[in-house]
Amino acid sequence: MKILVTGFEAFLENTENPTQEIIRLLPKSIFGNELIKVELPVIFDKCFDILLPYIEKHRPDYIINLGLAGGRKAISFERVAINCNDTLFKDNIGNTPIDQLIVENGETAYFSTLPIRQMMKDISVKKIPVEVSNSAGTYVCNNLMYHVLHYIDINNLDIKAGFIHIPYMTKQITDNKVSSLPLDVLLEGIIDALKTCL
Ligand code: PCA
Repeated sequence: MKILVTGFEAFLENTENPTQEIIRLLPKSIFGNELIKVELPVIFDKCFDILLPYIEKHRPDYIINLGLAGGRKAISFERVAINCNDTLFKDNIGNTPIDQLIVENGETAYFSTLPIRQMMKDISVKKIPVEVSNSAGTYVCNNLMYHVLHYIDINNLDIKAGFIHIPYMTKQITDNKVSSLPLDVLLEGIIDALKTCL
């Protein structure tokens, strides 16, 4: 079994991205199953262009994309990606697409094909907060999730994929009214979610 896991670089006012740290801290394998780890830029479409050669080279069984959703209280399992780019916030090269389709004539939306309920069940045994999220937004994370699921669909591939949003890690916030979880807890949660796939 091979799992491809991605994280994002820092963006906007976030000088760190917990998903980049998680990617660096994850082991190279879990119970003998290979993890392929890729860090991606926060740039519409380019994030997928960079990921694609890794998918083609490694032919993973699962693709799990991680991103920061500052302000969330729990590790959030995204249910759906929609065919829409729409943001007032710049990506890391200044793009601010409004009301744009991600893929011209593409499906309106794709559901995650990860076993999200089982992943949540497995993580919450340790009392780590988890939730299903019904919107991955319309910024770069949704863009990546949509591209991955669309690519799998049009190429009829036997790959399960989806997106997990991560709250702030405690060390990156200064205002303790803002929700966060310690990095080691986030890492443990993600490792447990990966184990669910094995
Ligand atoms: N979070 C952003 C993009 C990169 C990241 O980590 C998002 O939720 O779209």
